[in-house]
Amino acid sequence: MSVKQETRPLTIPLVTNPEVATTLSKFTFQNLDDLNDPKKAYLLPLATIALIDLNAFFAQVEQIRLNLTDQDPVVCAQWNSVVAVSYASRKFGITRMDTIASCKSKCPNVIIAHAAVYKKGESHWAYVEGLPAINKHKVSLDPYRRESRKILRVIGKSFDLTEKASVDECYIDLGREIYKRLIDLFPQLSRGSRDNPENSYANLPLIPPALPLNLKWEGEIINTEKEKSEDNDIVSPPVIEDWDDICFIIGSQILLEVRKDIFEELGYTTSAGLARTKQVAKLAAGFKKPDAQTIIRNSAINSFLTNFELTDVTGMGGKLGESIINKVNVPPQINSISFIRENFSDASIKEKLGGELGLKVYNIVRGINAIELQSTIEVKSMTSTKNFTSFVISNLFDAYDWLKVFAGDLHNRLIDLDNENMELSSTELSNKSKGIMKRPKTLTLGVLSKNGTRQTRQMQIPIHKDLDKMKDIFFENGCVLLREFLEFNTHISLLNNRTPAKEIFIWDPKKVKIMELINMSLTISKFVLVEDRFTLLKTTDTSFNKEEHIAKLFRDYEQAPGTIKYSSPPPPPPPPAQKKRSKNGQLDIFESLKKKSKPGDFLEELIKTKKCLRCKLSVDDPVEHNDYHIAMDLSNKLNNH
Ligand code: DCP
Ligand code: CA
Repeated sequence: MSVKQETRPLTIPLVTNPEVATTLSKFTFQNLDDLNDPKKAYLLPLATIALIDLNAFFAQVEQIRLNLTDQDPVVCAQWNSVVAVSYASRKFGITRMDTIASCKSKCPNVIIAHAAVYKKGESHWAYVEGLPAINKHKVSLDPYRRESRKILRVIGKSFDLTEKASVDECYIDLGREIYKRLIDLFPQLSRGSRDNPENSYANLPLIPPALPLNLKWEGEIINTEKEKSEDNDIVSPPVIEDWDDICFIIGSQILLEVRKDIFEELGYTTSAGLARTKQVAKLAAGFKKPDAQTIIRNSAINSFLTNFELTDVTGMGGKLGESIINKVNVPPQINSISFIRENFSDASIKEKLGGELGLKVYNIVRGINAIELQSTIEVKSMTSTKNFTSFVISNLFDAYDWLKVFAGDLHNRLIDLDNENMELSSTELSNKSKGIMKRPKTLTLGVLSKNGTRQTRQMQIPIHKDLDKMKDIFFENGCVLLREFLEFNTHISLLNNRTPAKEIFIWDPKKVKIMELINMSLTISKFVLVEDRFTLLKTTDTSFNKEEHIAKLFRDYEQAPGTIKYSSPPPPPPPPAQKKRSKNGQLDIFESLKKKSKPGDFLEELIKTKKCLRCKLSVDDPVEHNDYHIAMDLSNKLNNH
């Protein structure tokens, strides 16, 4: 069902089955109550789960950005490859396997839209004229994430439970919305209508033979085998037997409404699936594309699943699915899903595959494997990475430039994460997490050298609410990790006229030769929750200890007498002779710190007022808070010398 309304499709008649009129509904009032509970609804036979998938997503983002129409043959490129092909370009036979050259040979008028890029040495992305150079740029996925966020916002307006499944896919539990409309349309289902309000397990009344006129099937309604085979191949309309079918009619209307909202507000077309489970909804969303929706009633699940093999089901791809198919001996040319359903009982499939997997497969082949929607996905780590041809990075300055790009990329992704958390926290379900932000406390540099060895170096980093500060921390500490790596894991001294590493690092970084690298990456991990006021709330990893972190900063400083432990990122530092040194030759950081922050006055004020003027917040322990500032200043100072 198109969201564009260019042509009105034929209305699918609402056909109820008179044969069931003498029997009871399969569903109970308790089932109905559970539909109204987001924690239980997905488990029900009345469950209605949708998956919305953006059509040719990156290509649509570029089409809209460039003010083109969906009739223009746009493709989204990354370097020489095509990563998304608009449906207009697909008509020319262009696929994701094409190169830019082969796209042009298939369709001379093809519009190649290259993804936005970060330029070496810059921490913001931009679209460039023509094609960017792989050695000077790194692709940014930020524009797609940004559009994805807008789309999710439109979807999130109408529902209490959604799960972002990928950059362009979102599951929705339609339960509560369907419940509301069911009760409006059918007052006989309301709580007050129960003979005995205590009797939750009473069956629902039958569906009425004549349905309200405002109910209407929307989309492609998959037929049951019976509906397909009746009357010499003339497919009969979908039969409505019980309340689950009514839920799917209402669900099909809601799904079209939200897809229309996305189109009208943002211009994107989507494909969607609606079924009892996430796995079947996902298969349904891909069944008819673009700009369509496919509805799988419970009675049509088996018929629909014959279009797929077990390995097409989410979670059953790859080796696991293959090994199951081998273990249960699916004959060649036979549909694996139907074969397992028809030849294995609950007990026999469990015996073959083991209890847990056996039960899962038993349910999957019947399309009833209920999987809960997850409104929040725990972020474990984020990596920004770049492959180089070996000649691209030849000196320290080049490497710093890429670290700047990585810091910018990670910074943008943290902005996204904050936005997601803020938006989630405004939904009814997750009010508890209001105002929560996540910050990483570990930074890891990964380096792949020309000889094929991959090495990593890691450090703990301070946490700030302010993401601009986090960006600086990523960059500056990324530079620290790189220098440590070069000093301790490479022959940097030999490469630079046998000069000791510590001296090399105070040269102009452009003059510092480094080993050839073919990949560099910066990863942030060990995310902790921070309150909106820089208070650590809870950490998933209890190893972080603020006092120890502070103590380590002092130790690091003191253990490097007479040397500059951390040299500066570019621009090059002034010659050491110009800096004030203490008696033992150390840079007199304590001296300059004292002058700048007057710790004594600051502490006195803190003790007196219990308010920190620098953080603009109340503090419980002024001494500890003062230590924290000294450590932070020291850390900044060490990194900036
Ligand atoms: N993507 C990518 N590289 C891949 C696969 C996907 O960069 N190997 C990006 C580009 C896609 C987006 O992810 O636009 C979503 O991927 P999909 O598999 O959903 O494909 P499309 O949305 O492009 O097409 P469809 O309409 O078939 O869903
Ligand atoms: Ca898609």
